[in-house]
Amino acid sequence: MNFQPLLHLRRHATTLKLKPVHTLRTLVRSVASKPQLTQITDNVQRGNYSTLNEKDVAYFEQLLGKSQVLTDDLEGYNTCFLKRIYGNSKLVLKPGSTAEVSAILRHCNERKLAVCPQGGNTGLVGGSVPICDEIVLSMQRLNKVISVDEVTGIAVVEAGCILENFDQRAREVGLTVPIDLGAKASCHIGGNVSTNAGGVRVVRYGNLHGSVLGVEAVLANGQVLDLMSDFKKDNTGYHMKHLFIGSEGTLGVVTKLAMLCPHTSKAVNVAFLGLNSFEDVLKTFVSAKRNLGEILSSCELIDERALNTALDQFKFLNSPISGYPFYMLIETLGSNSMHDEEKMNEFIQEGMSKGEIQDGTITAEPGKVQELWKIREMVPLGLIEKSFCFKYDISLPLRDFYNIVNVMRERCGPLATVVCGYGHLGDSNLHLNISCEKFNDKIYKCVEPFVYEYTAKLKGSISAEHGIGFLKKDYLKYSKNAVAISWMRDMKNMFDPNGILNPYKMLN
Ligand code: FAD
Ligand code: 2HG
Ligand code: ZN
Repeated sequence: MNFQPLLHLRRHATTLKLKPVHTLRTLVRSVASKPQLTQITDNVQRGNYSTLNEKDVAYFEQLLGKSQVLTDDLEGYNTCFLKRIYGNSKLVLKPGSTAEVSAILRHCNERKLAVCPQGGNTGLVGGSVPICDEIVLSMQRLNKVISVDEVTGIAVVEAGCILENFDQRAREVGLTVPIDLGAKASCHIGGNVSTNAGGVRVVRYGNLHGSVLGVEAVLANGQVLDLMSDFKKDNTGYHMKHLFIGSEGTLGVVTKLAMLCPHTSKAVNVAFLGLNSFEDVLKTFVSAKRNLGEILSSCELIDERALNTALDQFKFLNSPISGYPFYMLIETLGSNSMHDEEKMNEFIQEGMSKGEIQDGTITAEPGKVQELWKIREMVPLGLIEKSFCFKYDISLPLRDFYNIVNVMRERCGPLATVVCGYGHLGDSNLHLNISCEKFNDKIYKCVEPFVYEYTAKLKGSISAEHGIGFLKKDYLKYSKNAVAISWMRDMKNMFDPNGILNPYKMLN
């Protein structure tokens, strides 16, 4: 055992340049060959929608101005982040206000034109791209932070604001946005709400159903549903805002929201630990909860293959330790650095003396904290940098959390190049990633529906955070029974009787 504190990291550290996700996407995309449309490869029957005509385009041009109505170079809007779904939209609309979103949807509903709402297009389940020729409703221009109140901690923001920009604005008055994820440089807060995104701090702040105080959404018929609230407590009638948190653009288009933002923590500590077994991981998690208590803010797991793939692909990353089957990234956020460091040291010393933690690094230096987080953030990108990757975001009981990775390694054998597991251990949320050179039917049939059946047998969830989108719509039944799905369908029909909002997604 040779646990080395701060200095250890300092010796290995280099300055990292933070690359926004889209830079990396462009890199990957440039090596890909011309894809086939998903409507054809997946044999999707086009819904009974009208076809866009010149009069529609003229209407939108008059409404938004010509520059906000795109008909050329739509490849980026038609291609999902994983380059697995390729749509055939002929029109992208970029409204700049709620009133414009309302007018667009009213027209589309009257004409029966299908629409795909799109935020930062970082979604991992094919929900944000058209499947056939749906009109893409890009939220990019609705990007203002309207207000941030230091006293109440409430921020009001337009849906198309990029998460990182929103967080920067909140930090100017000493607040922070309670959600953080690797795609923060590209994803929109409205996309986060629409997917009920999780990220790395759910352990501390809970999910968005708690932090989002109010929502403004435009319904399929153009009606503006104002569910904005400036209070944490509001028990007046049905809590309808929750319908728009996680409904993936199928019930309405989120245009604005109010978010409860915690005050920025004065003390941040991050530990990056090496462990010998998954049993030790679980013991360390229990110990973190017991010893770090109220300051624990994140508890992430990375297995050796996931880490090594990221290190191989991105030479600018430096891992402070190597050679362990498991790594944990544990963060504390608090208000007293001495107190927090003491707690962190005690927690690590206890783990080391029991032989549960083998090695590691802790740091409170902001630059080093960011470097350690960067390693975690690059893991999902390492797996798609030069490969195709099947990505799963499942909830599993903690005792069974990692078994599926071993099961899949065995099952896939040489069909897969990497089978690995990482993710939000603190929330029982595993990211099982299976990569191979190219998508092929043999490995696809080997992993699906097996992964979902396995998850359902353990009473887990087939989507802990990414949602259902297009890729998982056939598997919803593994996590929702027939009665629940039938009520979901009824709700969809009530909100969107013509089915114009994000068709081919979530519900079949
Ligand atoms: P998009 O991808 O554009 O859209 C996602 C869905 O929401 C689509 O169905 C779309 O139609 C709908 N939508 C978007 N905006 C609106 C709106 N205003 N109104 C109505 N519907 C809308 N996810 C996690 O949960 N946790 C993570 O830790 C995480 N890490 C990631 C790391 C990387 C590197 C990447 C690439 C993705 C990650 N994701 C993660 C997935 C993704 O970033 C999230 O799902 C994110 O919330 C999507 O936001 P977006 O703005 O890109 O939405
Ligand atoms: C993460 O936690 C994301 O990094 C992405 O949810 C997971 O790509 C994945 O499988
Ligand atoms: Zn995740």
